[in-house]
Formats: sequence, C-alpha cells, structure tokens
Amino acid sequence: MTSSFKGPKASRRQFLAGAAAIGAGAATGARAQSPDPLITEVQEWAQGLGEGVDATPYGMPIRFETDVVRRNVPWLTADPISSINFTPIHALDGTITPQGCAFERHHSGAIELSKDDYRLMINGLVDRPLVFTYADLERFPREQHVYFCECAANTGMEWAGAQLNGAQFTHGMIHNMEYTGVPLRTLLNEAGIQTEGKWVYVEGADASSNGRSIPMEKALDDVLVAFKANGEALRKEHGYPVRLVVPGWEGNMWVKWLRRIEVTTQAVESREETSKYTDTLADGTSRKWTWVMDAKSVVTSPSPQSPITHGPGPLVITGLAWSGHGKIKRVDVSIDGGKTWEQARLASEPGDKALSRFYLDINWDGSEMLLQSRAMDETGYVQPTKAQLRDVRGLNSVYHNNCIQTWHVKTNGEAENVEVS
Ligand SMILES: Nc1nc2c(c(=O)[nH]1)N[C@H]1C(S)=C(S)[C@@H](COP(=O)(O)O)O[C@H]1N2
Ligand SMILES: [Mo]
Repeated sequence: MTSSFKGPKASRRQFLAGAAAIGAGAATGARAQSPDPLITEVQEWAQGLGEGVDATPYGMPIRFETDVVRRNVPWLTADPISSINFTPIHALDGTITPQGCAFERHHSGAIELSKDDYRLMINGLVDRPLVFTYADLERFPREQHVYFCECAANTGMEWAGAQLNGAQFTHGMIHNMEYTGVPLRTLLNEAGIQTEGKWVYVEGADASSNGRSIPMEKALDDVLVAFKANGEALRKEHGYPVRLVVPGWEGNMWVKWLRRIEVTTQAVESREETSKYTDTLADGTSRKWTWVMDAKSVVTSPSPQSPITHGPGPLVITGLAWSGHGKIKRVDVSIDGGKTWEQARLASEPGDKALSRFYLDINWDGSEMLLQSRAMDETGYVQPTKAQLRDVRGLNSVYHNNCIQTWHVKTNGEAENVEVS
C-alpha cells in the first residue's frame, strides 16, 4: 500500500534545500535592506535582571502560551456543573497531557476532598470488609504506568456530519498521564474475594457517585487505584486524592474521588451503564457493555486551530494514535482523502493503552490536501472510515465514534473539518 504512494515525501536533500530557501525567504528584504535588530541590538531582556527563583514557587505557562487552554463548546455546555471541556490537543506535542489542560468531565461538579477526610471502603462478597485511609493506601506496593483516558463521547458530535471545527473539539476528550497507584487486585486480595464475587461496583464520593460495574477479570488485571498523575498529586478536577484508572476502557469507568468498591455477583445496571453509555445501532437497537476504546487517531497539526503558517516546502504533519486493546502498531497518513497512504513515523516505542505520537515530514507543494490518519493496533484492527462505522451504528449514536477524521487544508494553509465520501 505504501509502495504505491506518489506523494511529495521529502528526501533529506530536498528538506535541506527547502530549509535554506525558507531561511533566505524569511530574511529577504530584511537582510538585504536593513540588519535585523533582534540580532544586532542588545535587547531589553539582556539589559537588566530576570525574576529570582522565589518569584514562582509553582510555575504556570508563560503568558505567550495563554491560548493553550481547555475550552468548551457552548451549546454542549448546558450547565457548567454537569459538563465537559476539551484538551487543546492541537497545540500540544509529545504524548503526556499536563494536568492543567487535561479535559474534565463531571456529572455533578468537581468536589474538594482532603486526604484526611478520604476513606475507601471495600464491601460486598469479601471475607473481610475493609476501610482504607489515604495513609493506608500509601503503604501498599505501588506501580507506575502511562495510560490514556478517553470519554466514550469523544467525537460523539460528529456522527451525523462534520460539525466542530477543531481537533480540540472533535477529539479533545482525551488525556494521557503517568499514574502512580496501587493495583486494585492488591486491595481486593487484602479483603479476600468470595467465590461468588464476579463483578465490582465502583463509586465516587461526589453527589453523582458515577457508579459503574466492572467484571472481576478486568478488576484483577490492570486497574489501578491511583493517587499521583505525572508525578504530582491528582488535581481536584481529576479526582483528588484518589481515582480509579481503568486502562483502555471508556473514561466513564475511571471513577474519581473513589469511595467504595462493592464485590457483587452481577452488574448493578446503574444509570451510567443503562440509560447512558450504551450505543444506538443502525437498526435502532442498543448495545451495552462497550467498554474498550477501539483504535483511533487524529492529525493534530495542521488542523483547523493549527493552520499552516508558511509557504510550500517542508511541512511537519503530526498527530496522536491510541488503542484500548494495547499498543499502536502503525499509523498511515493520507493527504488525498484516503486514496493513497504513507506510513507515518512513530516518535517513540508505543506504550500499552497509551497515546502514541506520529510524524510525517513532507515537502508540501502548496496545493490543497484532504488530510487523514489511520491507526492500526497490535491486534491487527484498523481504524474504520466514517462510512464503515455508520453501516453498523447509523447516525444516531453518541458514544464510541473512532472513525477516520478528515481535515481539508486549503492553499492558504487554513484547515476545515470535512467528510469525504
Ligand atoms: N466520581 C466521578 N467520577 C467520574 C465522573 C464523575 O462525574 N464523577 N465522570 C466520568 C467521566 S464521564 C469521564 S469521561 C472521566 C473524565 O475524567 P477527567 O475529568 O479526569 O478528565 O471521569 C469519569 N469519572
Ligand atoms: Mo465521559
């Protein structure tokens, strides 16, 4: 498939030639007529002292980066308490999401719960019902893992047509952090699971409680009771002091402010797993228990909020890919709406159920592009087109939309959310 690609892939020689041309282009006029004062003059910032180390006990991004923030979609945000905002994935690089701009989803607002007031109960079909304080949790052996958390509703507004103009809005209900915590298995074994215990029901301390049932096999596998993210305490909005991390499974199951784990014989069939988080299919019936987030990817730049700001020549195309079934194996990128594909470069060894960053470095000829990316995971599963997904799911679904996204990049570098048929 890649061998048939005739697109403008940049060779090293072309790349260097292009870079030189751009350098010359940018300086033409400026260099010919007048020296660049940014180079020839001693600048203000070199004539006095900068801030001392006591100015910023806890750092915030520099003021030039105030654009890189969570945003919401006003018509979707009927009420800011029971709502969602989106990660600015169009403006980030690498794979780790800083907590300060990682999307939030609350059903009854973010609560403030101190470590001292924190309690975690394990009850139900166990030999010894237990209550842990925060200090108790800190005494169990810990693990660290990087995982993505994707809301099942991510890309959910795009079922019936291209709607939101920006990767932040179409794909920003996702974050990827390094978690530190205790395996749920360790705590369940401490309580002693009785043989009839086949599920756990997990709930949070907030008013919504966001209760969900998890089959015992998953609970004993890779689920973490986490208290640190990216090295520091969880932020309030992500469940301080303790949240559940359910790798690869829909974000709704990642219970924040985790307060109780009940071992049960069956699923509880709570609100969050019956009237919500079920999928309408093309024939009008509903599917429940869609837990795993299938392989998906998106080009984050260029994209509507991250247009091309230079002329023809070297262009970095980049994006994110992930799969709830394991590692990303490969990502292909198309600049012609899926007619031809080129294999992108993965920036680092793909992690298990974690975001992967991909790059495709091309020599852009300045013509318009229909930019797409297509992820394949280690199971061999390939991210579907919108048409393929609609055959099964129809137009009335909300959750689990992992279709291939298209950006129409114009000759002036601006990009728009479109569909190709
Ligand atoms: N206790 C509690 N846990 C919760 C929620 C909630 O409202 N209350 N929202 C869920 C949903 S729908 C998602 S997508 C994730 C979002 O996690 P985040 O806010 O850290 O991004 O948390 C889940 N856990
Ligand atoms: Mo969610």
